[in-house]
Amino acid sequence: MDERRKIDEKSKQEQLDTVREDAEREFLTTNQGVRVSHTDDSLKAGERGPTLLEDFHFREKLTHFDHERIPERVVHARGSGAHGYFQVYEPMTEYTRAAFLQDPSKKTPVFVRFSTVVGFRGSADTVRDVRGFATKFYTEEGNYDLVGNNMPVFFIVDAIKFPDLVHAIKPEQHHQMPQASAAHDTFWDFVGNLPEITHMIMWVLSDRALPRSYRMMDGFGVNTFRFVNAGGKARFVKFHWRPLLGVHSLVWDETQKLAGKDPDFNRRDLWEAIEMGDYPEFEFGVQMIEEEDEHTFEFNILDATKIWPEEEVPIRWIGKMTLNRNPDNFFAETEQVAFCPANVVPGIDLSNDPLLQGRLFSYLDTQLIRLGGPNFQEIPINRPLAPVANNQREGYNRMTINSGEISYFPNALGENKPRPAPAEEGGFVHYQEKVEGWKIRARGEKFNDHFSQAKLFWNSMSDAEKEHIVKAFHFELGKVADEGVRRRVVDLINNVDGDLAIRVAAGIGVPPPAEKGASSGTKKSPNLSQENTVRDTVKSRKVAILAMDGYDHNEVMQVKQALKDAGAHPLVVSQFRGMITSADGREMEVDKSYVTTASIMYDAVYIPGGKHTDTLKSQGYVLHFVNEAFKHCKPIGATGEGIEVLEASDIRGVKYADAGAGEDVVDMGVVTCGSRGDMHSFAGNFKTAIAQHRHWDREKKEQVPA
Ligand code: HDE
Repeated sequence: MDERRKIDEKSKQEQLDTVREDAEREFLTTNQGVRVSHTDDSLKAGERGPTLLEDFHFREKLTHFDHERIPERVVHARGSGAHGYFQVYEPMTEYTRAAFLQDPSKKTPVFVRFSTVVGFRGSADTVRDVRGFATKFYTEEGNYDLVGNNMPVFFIVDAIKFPDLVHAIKPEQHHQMPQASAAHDTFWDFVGNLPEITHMIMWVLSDRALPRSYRMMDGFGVNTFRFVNAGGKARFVKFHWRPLLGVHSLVWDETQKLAGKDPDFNRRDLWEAIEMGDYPEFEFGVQMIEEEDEHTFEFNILDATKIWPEEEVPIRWIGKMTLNRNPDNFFAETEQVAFCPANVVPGIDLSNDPLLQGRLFSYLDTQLIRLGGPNFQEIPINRPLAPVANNQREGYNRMTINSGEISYFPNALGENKPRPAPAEEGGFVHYQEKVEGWKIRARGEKFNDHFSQAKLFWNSMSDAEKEHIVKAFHFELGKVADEGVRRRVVDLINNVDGDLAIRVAAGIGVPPPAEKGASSGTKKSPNLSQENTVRDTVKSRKVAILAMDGYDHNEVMQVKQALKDAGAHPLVVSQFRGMITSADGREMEVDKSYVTTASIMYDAVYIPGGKHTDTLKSQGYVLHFVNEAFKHCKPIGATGEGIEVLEASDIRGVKYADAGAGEDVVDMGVVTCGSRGDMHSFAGNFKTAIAQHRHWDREKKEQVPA
């Protein structure tokens, strides 16, 4: 008899329901369930006397509090989680026997945790960093964890260097600075001495490290895995996630300001999107290489510092994940969830990728201390939906009450149960691979090609993206005190592209390389550039409407409606909360007051016409809002007298994409409509500008302050 139950979208929630606690209980109790009659004063010997040891309620409350913290993750300490489900598009039977990849009608529950890597648990979300993208699939064959990042490569090829990497990038040993940043001497010292890191450095200094939203970034399994079908045939695979909203980033200046004004920016975005029904969706993709083709590529396919370029190994999009529920309790779920790349199910297997091999050990090891012993799989968020039966017993916080006297195998007293399952009955059989060799500390020759793919990446960037990378080098290395460290990094990237090295050197106070390196060549992989991502939707984008008393109600309503119809979220920003009154006496509620918000929290800004423009023009806050949105290359819309506010700001002189006069367009991202213009086409143009995300040409207009 198969003891496994059928799993659907709700199965994990039903399991969690059994431990969810009703928030609306009437009476306060101790942990023993005894009702408490008074919780404001401790039990004392007289009004002015000392507290008594017998006050069990006081002692219990304080003791629990004293033990509320657990160690944070050594990396990826700061994260945000969400529940959802996964569905495959078509049976993948030919490639894998994994049950959750067979039936398109099956919805497998998932829990995802997005994270930053370097910062402590309370650090800001918008720092320059890699983002973690870890997914736990609760499949009927057991938990499958895909523990990925939002960049497809990694810093090092062998796990043995991981402690060095993390020590170099985390705050420095002596003074514990800087927080959540690679911009310091020890990290760049490490970089300058480790050529294999070059490709990853290009990614980390690109816009990929500044995601606009966890809902707008890619995910990659990074390491090489295997698909194995029921016949035992295996193929090498790499896994991908791509967001349906496209891959979009913030700009550097904005990220730094956000780190102060809203350090929870990405966490809040994910939470609010799910609460509002803007469920994040990611397609699941797989690249496959036949076992016999392992050695036919220029790169070693087990090298995690290399991608498999899509041009050589196409991605097949095989399913979709939807995140549709926020956790009920951050600690219980997001903090206690434990992922591990070794959690695989039949049909998905491992490879000899030396980075992966080390990871297989490290995650369980770190979780033993972080979650206090070997029973953390019993924590509700970690519990599989597949039944667990083995002879493991005891340890801290054992929850399961295993009945009977047997805890060993083989046994006759218990009829040899639980017994190992052969492959036909769902047993995991490791893929049989012939391995032989000398016991040596070494790596294959192709691992030593450190620059070809760094060149490919650089060369695939648009001009704006290249400029962002150069500026990122200026910031990161600009913060490095030691000149030798700065020089070594310039020498390193001279191997990627001579011009890149010269541009970087010019900003960090070191001479250009003695001999200019070769150009990165002409080879491109277009999908590496975010220029080629989805740009046809305004779904879930936030638009600030700047308005005061005297605004034009009709204009606001038309634009608001058009944005809402397209799935965007218009929000009214004014000097104070409460209601404002339009020129014709109608009222509108203000969503955010000036002191609580800023342009950096929106994707676009709209200034309607009306008598309020005289006030808006006189408000420094408003002019700064417009300047800053412009500086960050965001779409700006203005109608009627609202255009006067643009004229009053520092963007005056820019020609706008006016709904009436299509000819004179200079900046497609600034869209206007004069008082006799067509509001309908304005709304359309404005939406198109928002869907573009950013208008990078503007970066050339250096003189706009903000
Ligand atoms: Fe991790 N990594 N990692 N990592 N990693 C951890 O495990 C490690 C690597 C990734 O939201 C730790 O439970 C080693 C690559 C994510 O809970 C730890 C190496 C990729 C998360 C660990 C790597 C990742 C972690 C810390 C080099 C992308 C957060 C806490 C061989 C494919 C998961 C924990 C979550 C967390 C070790 C490299 C992704 C210490 C040794 C490559 C998303 O075990």
